[in-house]
Amino acid sequence: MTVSSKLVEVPKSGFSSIPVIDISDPESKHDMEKACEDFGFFKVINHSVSSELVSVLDHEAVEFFSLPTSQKTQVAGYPFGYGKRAIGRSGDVGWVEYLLMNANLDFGSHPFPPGLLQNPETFRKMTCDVLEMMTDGLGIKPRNTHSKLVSGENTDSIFRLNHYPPCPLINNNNTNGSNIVIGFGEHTDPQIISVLRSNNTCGLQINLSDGSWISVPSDPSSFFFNVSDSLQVLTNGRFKSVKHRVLANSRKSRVSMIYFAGPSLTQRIAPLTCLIDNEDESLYEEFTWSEYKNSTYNSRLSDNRLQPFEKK
Ligand code: GA4
Repeated sequence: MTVSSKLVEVPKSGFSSIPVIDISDPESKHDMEKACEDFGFFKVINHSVSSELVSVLDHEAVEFFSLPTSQKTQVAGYPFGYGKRAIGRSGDVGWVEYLLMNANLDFGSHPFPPGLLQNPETFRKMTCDVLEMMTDGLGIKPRNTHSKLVSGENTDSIFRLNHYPPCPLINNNNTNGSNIVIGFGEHTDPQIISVLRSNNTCGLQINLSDGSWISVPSDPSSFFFNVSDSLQVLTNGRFKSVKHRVLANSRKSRVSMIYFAGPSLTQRIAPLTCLIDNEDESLYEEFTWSEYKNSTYNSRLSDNRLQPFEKK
């Protein structure tokens, strides 16, 4: 866990608020496409996930984290299982405890909370709807060019629950935004796209191209999407894999759930030929998801994981 005294920077230009996409309106595809280019991040409203389901998932997450540590550590393991403070295996730490699950296993036979894990389908469906709208916004045909990468049986998707307990190390008397405690350090997600839902506690921040950090106001009834590294490559850098982080809160618990939509291990990732005129314009060397995943899991959170795959 890092206690930093660095001031939270103020955006210099061009940012007014987090882009909001009404998924029930097909015309939102243009705003979605622009949000992916400008920020790699947007909020989705008017989705079809019921508030009942969301509150069941929420309740199960809270119940799980309320269990005694001895019970939670019974499902500890890497990469899947319970973890506290340590993130990944390269020395990163944060003010967080979490549960990481493979979203494609048969969870009936796993010691994880039942409802959460029998529901990756809901997240998969919403992710595919969003990716199809995005592909349409890019003018690419067929519409399932991106969604087919994350919709099959063998895709490598992850479901994550994070709990950021209130942090007593934060000095409440300090009103100028310095003295922050990192809940989850800055990073980009390696997969194709990620979907996040949190309770009503803020903490998530995204990094803009001018280097400033923007706090994302919490909205428990919406889902937040972020472009991840593999989608940046597929779009030859047109869409930005957004750097993000979570700050701990001095008084309130933050609970979030995230679905990381990944392709199958053998999927080749390279800029789509319809987005480049010739091979020379490709910014990245081709890789398979399995190659990228292996190099990712040996890296530090804040590393630029795409750099080794950039064309010289
Ligand atoms: C970031 C996105 C997902 O949370 C995750 C993370 C994974 C982990 O927590 O084990 C990683 C991180 C994430 C990227 C770099 C490596 C691996 C921690 C870390 C230091 C589950 C994922 O797929 O990559």
